[in-house]
Amino acid sequence: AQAGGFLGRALSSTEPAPALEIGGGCGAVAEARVLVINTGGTIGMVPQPEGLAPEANMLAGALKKIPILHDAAYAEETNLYSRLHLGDDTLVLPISRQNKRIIYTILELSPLLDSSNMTPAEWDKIGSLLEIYYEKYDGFVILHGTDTMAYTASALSFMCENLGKTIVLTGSQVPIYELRNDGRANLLGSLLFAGQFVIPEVCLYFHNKLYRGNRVTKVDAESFNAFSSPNLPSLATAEVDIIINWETVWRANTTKKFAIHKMNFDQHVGLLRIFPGITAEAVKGFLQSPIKGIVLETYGSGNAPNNCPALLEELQKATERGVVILNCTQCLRGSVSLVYETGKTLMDAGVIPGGDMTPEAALTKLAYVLSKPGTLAEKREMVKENLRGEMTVVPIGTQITLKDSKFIQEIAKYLFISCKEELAAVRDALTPPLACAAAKNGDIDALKALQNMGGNLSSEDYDGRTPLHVASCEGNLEIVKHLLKSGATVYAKDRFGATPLLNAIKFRHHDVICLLRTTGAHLSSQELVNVGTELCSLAFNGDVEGLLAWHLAGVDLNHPGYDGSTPYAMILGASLRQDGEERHTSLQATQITIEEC
Ligand code: ASN
Repeated sequence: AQAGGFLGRALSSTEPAPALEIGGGCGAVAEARVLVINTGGTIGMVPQPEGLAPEANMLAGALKKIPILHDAAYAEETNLYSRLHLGDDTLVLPISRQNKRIIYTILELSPLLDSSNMTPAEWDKIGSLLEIYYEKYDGFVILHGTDTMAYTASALSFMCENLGKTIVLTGSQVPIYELRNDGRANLLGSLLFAGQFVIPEVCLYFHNKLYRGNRVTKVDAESFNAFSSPNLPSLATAEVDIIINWETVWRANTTKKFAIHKMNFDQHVGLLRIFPGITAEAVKGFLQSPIKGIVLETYGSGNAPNNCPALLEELQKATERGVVILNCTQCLRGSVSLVYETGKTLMDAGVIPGGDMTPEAALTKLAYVLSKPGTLAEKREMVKENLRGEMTVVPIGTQITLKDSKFIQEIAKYLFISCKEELAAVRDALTPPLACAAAKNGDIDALKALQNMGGNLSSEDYDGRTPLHVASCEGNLEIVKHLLKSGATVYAKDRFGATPLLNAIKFRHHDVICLLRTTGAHLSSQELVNVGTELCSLAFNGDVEGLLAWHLAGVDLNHPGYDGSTPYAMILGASLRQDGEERHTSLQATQITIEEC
């Protein structure tokens, strides 16, 4: 099947959706579904007469022969392909240390590209795929050439609005078909992150490190360690253990649903690197219409020559014409600041300081912002905002820190804690139960206090339950809202496989269900398959509230149970039996309420 007309072997968007189930029909193993979008790059290249080039329709078959990337025995024993209606392009990893099975499906872009040939049109294509398959998979891996991976990662980070799932770009320096290569480890690590953790960012995984996608730049053409994130530590490392730096993870802090902003990419943007002797004419030429925005790569902390009035005049004239000019440093590390007179002069010419953004992030941010609706003044403001964690914002005002917390201080005293790392460990251990208790009691002040101490309100307790699970059980809409605005994820699964949405359904909190749905929560395909019998039982008992809860969660109330009967048939059957006037009336009420709904 073709999806969007640009794919080779693509899944149909109506294909039965994937499952992530504790048990998953095969014992006590949780299964996660990951979509791998293969765009090309060295990872899947083979030598051709003209040099290395990507080869289509080859990757899935080759990976099936690599035991660390495909467990054929498991697939057979559990009837994986017939059970989940899968095709040849789906593989399954051996069981992970976290006791998970990651089932991944490879979808190829056609044609596959050396990433030097990537354009904003391909970014839009990838965006379309993420949009189509967002609810069907738990996470996404994008295979991409390394040369422009930082640009694509940055662009996607802006295009993915209100992201709630993990997206990981990866690739390799040596083709995966060669004996010694970095492709296998990079693919494996990416799949493990995308399938096992909710890190709601566009990330880039390379050489054992998971980075924020809009913070990286390619720094080495020869080493396996090809990327650097000069101004932000990595989000996670996968060495002996997988260690996630949860405090660094960027969260959308929103109650809005995931959406892709189709750029119809505004390509009238560019990068202009200042160099000694650059002329006003060169700058003037570069800034001609139709250019709408440029990233000016300046020296050091944002400096450019201020002894050349003609050059400054060209910059000023351009900003007055409405060209947005963003100032970024040519240095690998550091930020533009207003330390030098030469930097301040640029500000006077209307140039906007770009903080510590990489040129890749700044360019794609400009393109994104310019393609959004709004006035020029609004766009200039938007460019200054930290939209996806792409720049470091110096906190305004003083924050309450761990050491200011009486409570933590007391605990520290008793535990003989002396260093800040130990204090942080205590805080991290205590945050989940305290935050869950605060969510249970509807204590918003306690939640805020925990946040102020640096506590992560998305952290899980020993059962994998988050404050959002608890608040969803309690039906406390205000707390649910606060948690969502603080970046809590609606996709968290507890040890029993339950999401906050399932909890809210169980306790029939209709308003919470609606809010979670608005934020992008949805039932997995397996949950949707299993729900028929539950619906029939609710219908049989005339449980209006229960049926309504499932309905609001997106369930079709005509869904059949294991014996093929539907809730409506149950209602009808019970009515015909007339077993009690009361039940009859309440069943009719169910039907009426649901129809109204
Ligand atoms: N030229 C290749 C690409 O970017 C480089 C690589 O992937 N290592 O597609």
